[in-house]
Amino acid sequence: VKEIVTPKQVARAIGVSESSLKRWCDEGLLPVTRTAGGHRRLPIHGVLRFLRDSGRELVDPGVLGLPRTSGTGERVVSGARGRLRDALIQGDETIARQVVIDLYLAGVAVHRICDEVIAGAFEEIGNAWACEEIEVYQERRGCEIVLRVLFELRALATTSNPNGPIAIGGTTSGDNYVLPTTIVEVVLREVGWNATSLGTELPFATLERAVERVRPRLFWLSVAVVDDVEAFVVGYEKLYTTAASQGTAVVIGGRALVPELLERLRFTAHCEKFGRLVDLARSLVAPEGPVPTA
Ligand code: B12
Repeated sequence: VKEIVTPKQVARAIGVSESSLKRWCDEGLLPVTRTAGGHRRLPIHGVLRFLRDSGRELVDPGVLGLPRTSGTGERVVSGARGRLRDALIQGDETIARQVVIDLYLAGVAVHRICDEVIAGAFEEIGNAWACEEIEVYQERRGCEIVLRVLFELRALATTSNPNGPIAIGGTTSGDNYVLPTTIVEVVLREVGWNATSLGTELPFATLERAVERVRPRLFWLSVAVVDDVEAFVVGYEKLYTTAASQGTAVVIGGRALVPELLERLRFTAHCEKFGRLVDLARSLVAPEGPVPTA
């Protein structure tokens, strides 16, 4: 996907005249920058936001480096999950990309795409694997594809917001599930946070160092696997104490957080869905809100 595009490319992609497009830029409907020579240039995330808000469809998305059916293909969440599941099982990255980016262009919030379509598709993939209907390599390849699509979504749907509240997080030792922590980063960035996933399999001690040094407003721990419950409870408690002492909110989520484990942990919030995290993230910055920039 191109990051910066010209008015001519956008006009062709939307199917309007270049002069109309330039007028929309000048009216402030589309964010625009200027080259040293004074020519208009458009950041792709601004173009996509305009498409989402105005309900316009892309007639020639290929000009912008977007999948060919974007804007005209799958436009509803129901149905998308099955299409994504099948594409991932077949290793078809093009279709997987189309499904996700089409939903985004249709105005579906990123957290909904992640909860309902991506997590939903993997739920079904996990069941197919458990029933020996698919091979491990198909599941693993599906993860690789979704990771690439998530990075693309991050570039399309979010802008870096250095003034946004800071969030960091990841998974701890033994937990190599990379999708949830990557999704948390994208979802928080979509709502204006300066969020960074630190990655997977990080010992509690190093997560604690990160919390002390970065002093984030929010720290997230994604918990898909807990190998040693006692060691987890001890390591987590130390991390939580450090975070709480400096005013960092600690949000936890993930399939391994069963009720017996949860009752032994302290946390600011436990979220079962990315959508809940978004609600929480919004409430954390209200009422004063993020500092507006000029
Ligand atoms: C991909 C995958 C793997 C991959 C992960 C690769 C990678 N690099 O990420 C690999 C190959 C490592 C793997 C290994 C194993 N897996 Co596996 N795996 C999966 C699979 C298919 C998808 C997981 C995933 O990423 N889902 C996408 C995320 C986004 O969704 P989610 O995890 O459901 O998260 C939801 C919530 O928990 C929440 N959430 C999660 N984290 C967070 C964090 C925050 C902050 C918030 C707010 C929310 C949140 O958001 C999501 C809701 O929308 C699941 C099936 C499934 N149902 O999910 C099986 C599954 C989890 N695996 C399973 C098993 C059995 C295993 C193995 C034991 C297999 C084996 N015999 O080796 C190993 C164990 C690995 C280990 N480390 O211990 C079982 C677990 C069964 C059980 N009862 O616990 C499952 C359920 C498959 C099945 N149906 O049987 N697996």
